[in-house]
Amino acid sequence: MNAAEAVGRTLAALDVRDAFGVIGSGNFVATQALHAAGAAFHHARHEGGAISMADGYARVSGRVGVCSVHQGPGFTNMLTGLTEAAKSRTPLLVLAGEAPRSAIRSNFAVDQAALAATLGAVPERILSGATAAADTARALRRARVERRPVVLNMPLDVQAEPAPGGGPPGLLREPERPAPAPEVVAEVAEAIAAAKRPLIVAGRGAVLAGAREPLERLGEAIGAVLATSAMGHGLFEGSAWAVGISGGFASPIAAKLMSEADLILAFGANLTRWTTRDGALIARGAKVVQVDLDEESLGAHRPVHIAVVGDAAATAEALLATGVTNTGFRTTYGLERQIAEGSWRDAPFEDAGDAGHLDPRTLSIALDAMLPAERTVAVDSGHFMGFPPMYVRVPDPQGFVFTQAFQSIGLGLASAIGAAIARPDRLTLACLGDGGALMALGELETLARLRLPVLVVVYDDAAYGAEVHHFGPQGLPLELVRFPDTDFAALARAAGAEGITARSVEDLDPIVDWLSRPDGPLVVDAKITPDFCAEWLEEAFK
Ligand SMILES: Cc1ncc(C[n+]2csc(CCOP(=O)(O)OP(=O)(O)O)c2C)c(N)n1
Ligand SMILES: [Mg+2]
Repeated sequence: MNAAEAVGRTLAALDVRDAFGVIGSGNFVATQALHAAGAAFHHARHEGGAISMADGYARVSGRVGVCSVHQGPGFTNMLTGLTEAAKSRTPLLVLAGEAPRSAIRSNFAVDQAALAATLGAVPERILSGATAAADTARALRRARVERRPVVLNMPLDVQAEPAPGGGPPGLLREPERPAPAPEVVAEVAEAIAAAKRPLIVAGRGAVLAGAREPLERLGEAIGAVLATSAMGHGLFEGSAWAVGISGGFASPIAAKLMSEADLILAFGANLTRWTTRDGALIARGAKVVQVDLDEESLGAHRPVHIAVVGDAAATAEALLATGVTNTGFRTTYGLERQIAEGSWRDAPFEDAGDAGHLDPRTLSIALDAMLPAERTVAVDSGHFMGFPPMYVRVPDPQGFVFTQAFQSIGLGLASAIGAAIARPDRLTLACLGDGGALMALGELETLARLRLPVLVVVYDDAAYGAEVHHFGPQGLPLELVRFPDTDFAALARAAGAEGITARSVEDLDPIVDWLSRPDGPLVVDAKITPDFCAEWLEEAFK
């Protein structure tokens, strides 16, 4: 056995079941060994796709996503998706071929460790044949425990070194998550007792901590309204006191209650400008408590009055254990009903569609009504990206894949593919803009080749709508960001998928038939009106 084979075998022994990638000579042997030892390998068409597939897979499964790439250009092709994963703290392991360290004149030579580090990933390396298995186990462990992408560079000369056999290194064990300090808990309990209108905002940290149940109990005990950041979307799905997403995508009732709150309790949520509408949703004089595992996140985006280092679930439990209670928001007459009737889907609007175009809100509401409740919704970036989270329900946060940490367009399709592979029990909906879809077009072939039951909906305004709505109001010319019509249905058919074009709600009917036999992807080219601008975008660009 050589070191490359040891890498693959070690990962399989450590329970890696799926890997994504693009194969070249520099990662062939390690990837083949991983596959031969029992892991499925899903071949992408571009490393930028492969890394986002692994990212989507990790987000919905909670497992470490694995991505395998060739050295040099294979490595550099995936850097945007790697940065998204690093900023999102997705646990990922990248297996990367690497030119031998002595081959400084190799065409493939580039400082991969420095590139990984500068983008926020952790650089690791197989150091010798003798240590390859241990190096691999260490890299996987760091990805899981530190919740970061780790790049395991595999120099070609080291890959060829003989590696001793023997059993796999010991299995990984997750460390205990830290509980908050008792004196800080007491301080938060005091703030809760003094509050009149407490509101809980839960983010991705709360999702990862599995904090729904203790946070709901805490909300009940202290009379709090429950909201999430966009990254925590779906956490309180079905709860009577949940108002959905806070921030730009907030429904009118959610925005109203957040700006009336006199105590904001953020659990694993960063309170970014997006979550607070640039601070506008936090009332002057409101007290802000932020709970996070990561000291770096505390107070990073806005000042907070009490910063708590701790796990979201453990902190909620600790607060409950103090016995603090409050009636808070929950005795407000009629509020429960206002919340029940206050979702975006219930808010009336004037349909902006015409004979040739759908209103993106009408499209999203129709999709929500058609699809089974057990679904995964993956969303690319662009002007259209608010409509799915606002109008299409998800069963839980694992049902929502929102690759917005780097705000790159073009990651949505691949992250949907990874999510579909991780959760075959759920119908996957990929919501893309026409610009993002064209950026990732090669992966349409992957989607069709793998026969995945994914509904791809292109919110097609034949434009970079985000730029149109940003610069149009300033009176600037827009011909650079408008495009001729693209026939995505024909592109889908050419790639081996089914495709339809929709200009009205009736045109969506074939989706119902497809849902009864989803033996491969369906691409819906939804021609949406290019003129309607989402309120959140209007506000963000003011
Ligand atoms: C990789 C990358 N390139 C450029 C941008 C700038 N950008 C943000 S939104 C957008 C337009 C996206 O167009 P489309 O996918 O059609 O969505 P729409 O805005 O029209 O809804 C662009 C180019 C970006 N965010 N990421
Ligand atoms: Mg567009």
